[in-house]
Amino acid sequence: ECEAKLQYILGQSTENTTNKKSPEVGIIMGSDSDLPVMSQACKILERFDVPFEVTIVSAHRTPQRMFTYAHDAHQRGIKVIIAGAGGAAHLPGMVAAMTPLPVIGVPVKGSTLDGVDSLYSIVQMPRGIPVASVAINNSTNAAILAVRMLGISNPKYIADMKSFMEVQEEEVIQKAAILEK
Ligand code: RP5
Repeated sequence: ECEAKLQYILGQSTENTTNKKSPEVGIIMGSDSDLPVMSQACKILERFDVPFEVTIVSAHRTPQRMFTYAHDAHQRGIKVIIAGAGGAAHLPGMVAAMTPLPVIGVPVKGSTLDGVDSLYSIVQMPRGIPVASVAINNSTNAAILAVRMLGISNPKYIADMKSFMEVQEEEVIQKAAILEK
């Protein structure tokens, strides 16, 4: 569904599959080439039934669009921003500089430097402007963290997160039991 949304945004589809509810999470990425990584975050938010929006915002190619997005996001009801970028990954930090919302950065692995360049670009923020970073390419964790943040004011997300963790735990225990046989 994430890809369908992007197809719509990019004008390659006429079917608007964008969430009807007001989005609570904004997923942005520097390029459509980040989509295979960032679509994992979409899947998690869909699983938890969190309304979200997804789009492309490039710090370098569309600086004005980045400014508008970051500046307006909280006024539109967004509560958490997940920003994925690779290489000189300035998007999460620049967005954090222009929004009071929590920003979770996803370092996207490019074709060189194994994503360490993206990771360093995202985590080395100056004092006063924090960006939370997950592991390289781990947009799954970015979305899980976003759900936990939203859970502070929504007991449903807390309950669903507890169930999610219990399922994970049970899966590991079952695999261990098979190995131990
Ligand atoms: C970054 O540059 C994007 O986030 C992407 O990870 C990287 C490469 O972008 P493309 O050249 O593939 O569009 O801004």
